[in-house]
Amino acid sequence: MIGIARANTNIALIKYWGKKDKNLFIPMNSSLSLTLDAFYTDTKVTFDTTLTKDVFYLNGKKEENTIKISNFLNLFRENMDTFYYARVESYNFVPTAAGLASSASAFCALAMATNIASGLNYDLKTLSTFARRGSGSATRSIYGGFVEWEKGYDNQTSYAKFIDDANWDIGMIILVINQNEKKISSRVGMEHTVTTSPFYPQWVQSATDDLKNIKEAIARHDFKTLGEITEHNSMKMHATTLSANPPFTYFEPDSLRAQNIVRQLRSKGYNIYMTMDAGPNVKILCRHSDMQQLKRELLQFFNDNQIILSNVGKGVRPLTEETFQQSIQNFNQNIGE
Ligand code: FM0
Repeated sequence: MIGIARANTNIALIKYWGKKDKNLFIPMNSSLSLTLDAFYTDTKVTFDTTLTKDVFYLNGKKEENTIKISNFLNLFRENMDTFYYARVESYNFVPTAAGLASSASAFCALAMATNIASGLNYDLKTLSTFARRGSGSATRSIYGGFVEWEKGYDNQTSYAKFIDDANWDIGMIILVINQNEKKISSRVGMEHTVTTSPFYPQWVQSATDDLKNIKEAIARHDFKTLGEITEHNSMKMHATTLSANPPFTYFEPDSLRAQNIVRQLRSKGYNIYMTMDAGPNVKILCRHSDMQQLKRELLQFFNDNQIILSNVGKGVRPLTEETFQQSIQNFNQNIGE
């Protein structure tokens, strides 16, 4: 009746951008991501016969609104013999200053913790279809390294596939541009784009080609092609927002400044490529062995707390009660936030 799990976040190199089915979270195109070890969520789920409703504690604080969590738990409860309410305790180890979305690690950790607590014991592939229904990007946090989310066409066929452990000198640097709340969430932004951008059908075609090519680049450990496709794919996604009606963008003046700095460093000889999501921050795909030197270069333009280095992360995994308690202690000593 108790399950505890840790899931890392992931950054898409080929973006998920657009839903075919909003209720089931079936995407318009398949995507591919890199799991990061720097950010994760720890979640404990306890099914408890004494509860009269679901309760949710986020970072130690009780949340009044549990609708999203309850709906998500229902996906598992539909398959259980008896209905139990649950206590959900989650800690997000995503520095608030990073302004990064935590829905990928959050729903993936919740999926595994609920899977254990319910005794349903689904395999990872099936579990990814559950994570998907909390947030699309959560599908991919099931595995570490490079992960594909195969778009599929219904609940069972839209799932995560492990591609490669990314254990060939890969790293990522997150440049924190600002920590403003997203003005337009990815959910709203992608829907608006699908329905109004005349370029949207081109995006789907182009992302499909990019996915095929990036998988070939990964298979031959071709970092340059991996990076070039990553950067081009991200720019194409952002081009769909500029062509939506009314148009919008996630780029802020400081994002453009950061992009120029990346280009400058590249012209100095660094093998680096950038990608952006539904917010102003810029993520740099780089060689792991270059990260420290890159940090020194970036410190000429950014503050220390704006530069977060990340290694490749692992897939979702169970945690012991002891590790969970240690983790809460770390959190309370302000390592978490
Ligand atoms: O991660 O509506 O998963 O592939 O980050 O919850 O399914 O938050 F901004 C680009 C992620 C979108 C690309 O969307 O949406 C990617 C994005 P939900 P998500």
